[in-house]
Amino acid sequence: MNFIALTIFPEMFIPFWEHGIIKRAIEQNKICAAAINIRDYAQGRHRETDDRPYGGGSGMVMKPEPLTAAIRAAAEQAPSSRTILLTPQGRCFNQKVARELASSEGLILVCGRYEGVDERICHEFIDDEISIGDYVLTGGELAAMVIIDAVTRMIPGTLGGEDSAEKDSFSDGVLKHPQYTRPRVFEGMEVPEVLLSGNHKEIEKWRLKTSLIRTFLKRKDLLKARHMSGPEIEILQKWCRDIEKLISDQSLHSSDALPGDQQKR
Ligand code: 9D3
Repeated sequence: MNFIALTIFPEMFIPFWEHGIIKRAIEQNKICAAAINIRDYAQGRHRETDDRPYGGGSGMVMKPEPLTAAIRAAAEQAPSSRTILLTPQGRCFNQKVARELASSEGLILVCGRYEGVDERICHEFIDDEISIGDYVLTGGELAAMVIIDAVTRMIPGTLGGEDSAEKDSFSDGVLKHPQYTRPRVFEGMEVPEVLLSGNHKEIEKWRLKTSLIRTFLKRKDLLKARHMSGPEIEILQKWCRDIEKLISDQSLHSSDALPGDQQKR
């Protein structure tokens, strides 16, 4: 996979290439990564990459000529790449979009700055427009790194160990179960007994249960969008019955139960 970021701040990418899984993926030739300075393709003594907007208004707009020259140079370096403009107006990035992008041979990521890019580059030179979420950044560089990061870890062999992108939260549509490591008691808080039991079947059951409950509590939207299996539905139903039991046991003891509350069992 080939990533080329087009930016007026290529230095922002240096520490990103040099750490962790991205660094290892580059060393293992799983990915090729570069940041090209758009300014290198700008004309004139001052090599301006931005200019005032036609029609007036505050802020600057990225000039089309340096951008198209940089895109052409990148496309020559990495043919059959997909050219993506990072922009607040793009479709929202998520794991599904990451998977989709991971299937392309290369990505040319155009990082906007200022108030945006001249509209005329979109028609011919941009294949896709992506935003990473509904908040305002100062430019597309961090968005490009987010995309490179998420796409790289989907490439087989980049995660190392027994880790797999398939096992992730979101890939499966539920959040990950709680995790613990040593010490067994931390500030008075103990590790759940079942995890120390060595009973792998029980551990798997506990993990699935806590995954589902946690997803229900923190991200109902994920559960609604997901098809649940029979055993999964059973786990949530049992949890529901456990809560109902707890509540009815409580109201049995409580003296301030509302009139009409059932007081049986
Ligand atoms: C005044 C209108 N602004 C749009 C919300 C202008 C504007 C703000 C910020 C234009 C560009 C930017 C810089 N942001 C990006 O280039 C960007 C971005 C973002 O701000 N949020 C989420 N995803 C992305 S991808 C690129």
